[in-house]
Amino acid sequence: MLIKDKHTGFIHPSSSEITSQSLYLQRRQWLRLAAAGGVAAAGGAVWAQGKAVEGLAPMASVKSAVAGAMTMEPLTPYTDARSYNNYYEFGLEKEDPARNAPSLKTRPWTVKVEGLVNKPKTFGIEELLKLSPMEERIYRLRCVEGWSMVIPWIGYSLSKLLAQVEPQGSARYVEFVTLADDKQMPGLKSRVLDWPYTEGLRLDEAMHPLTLLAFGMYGNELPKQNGAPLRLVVPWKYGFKSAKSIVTIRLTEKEPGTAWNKAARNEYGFYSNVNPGVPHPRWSQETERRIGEGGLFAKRHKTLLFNGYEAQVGQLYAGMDLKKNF
Ligand SMILES: Nc1nc2c(c(=O)[nH]1)N[C@H]1C(S)=C(S)[C@@H](COP(=O)(O)O)O[C@H]1N2
Ligand SMILES: [Mo]
Repeated sequence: MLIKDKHTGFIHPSSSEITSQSLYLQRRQWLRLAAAGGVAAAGGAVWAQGKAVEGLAPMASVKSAVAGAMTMEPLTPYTDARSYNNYYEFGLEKEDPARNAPSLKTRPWTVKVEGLVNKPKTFGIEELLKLSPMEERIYRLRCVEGWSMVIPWIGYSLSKLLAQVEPQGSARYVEFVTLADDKQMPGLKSRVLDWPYTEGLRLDEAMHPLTLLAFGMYGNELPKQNGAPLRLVVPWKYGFKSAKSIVTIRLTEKEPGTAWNKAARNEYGFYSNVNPGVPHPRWSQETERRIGEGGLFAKRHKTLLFNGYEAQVGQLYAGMDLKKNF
């Protein structure tokens, strides 16, 4: 089966549709436990197993109390979430990142937070891991290509980190710069994007409690192909806003450029809020394929405005023309 990569127009074979129901069953078990009050007894930890998977260390977390943070939909099987990826630094095909990213060096790792802040600082990854209690959040992630997943992430609100550096009154945007190392990343040879991959948010979007700085998923630290050692997850925006393997966070007065906007200005706007009413110039955004649900023959899901997070984030865009600001 050949599938056209919608971001780039490249043709490539589909990834295998191998699915594992074990994590889905774990989740159902957790829901039963929760109903019986057993989760509270276990200290609120969602993943009690604490088992390393594929050499990835277990990561303790508590169930998030942030409104809207726990989608009650079946989880995407872990085997799909770790093997069907977009991480163009490691190749354009969905299975390339799982094959090429595991050699990425994630220690030592630092994140420089700079720009319009009172206390600019370079944080080591160990410090970031301890900055705030780790929460588990179950988010839908909708790719602009028309597929989606439901993933149990581990991390904390980006606002906790931004508070440490004290944004100045003139700061209006936040730019995210990710690693670009041609010695480690074979995908940089491709000119499809202007490396490094960068993304941006308005400051109020970055400060929203749902905007997650993620360090883990499915109870363990992040697989490299999913953005280790830390990435953003902005659940109401198309997946490409959720930058992987971040090295710099910069607060600015002007709207920063973004990698996808530079590559195709009319296709990938700065806001990129999930909006079924605004088609991509080359395809509709009204429905989505949920990865892990029986491949191409499964019934497609209706895409929801703001990916289903309208109650939480809709007011950020009051009075804005979301067709113009796509
Ligand atoms: N640095 C970097 N971050 C990235 C990308 C990328 O190519 N490079 N791809 C984006 C896209 S298009 C999507 S859909 C998500 C995919 O995240 P996942 O592979 O964990 O599902 O990562 C986003 N973050
Ligand atoms: Mo995407």
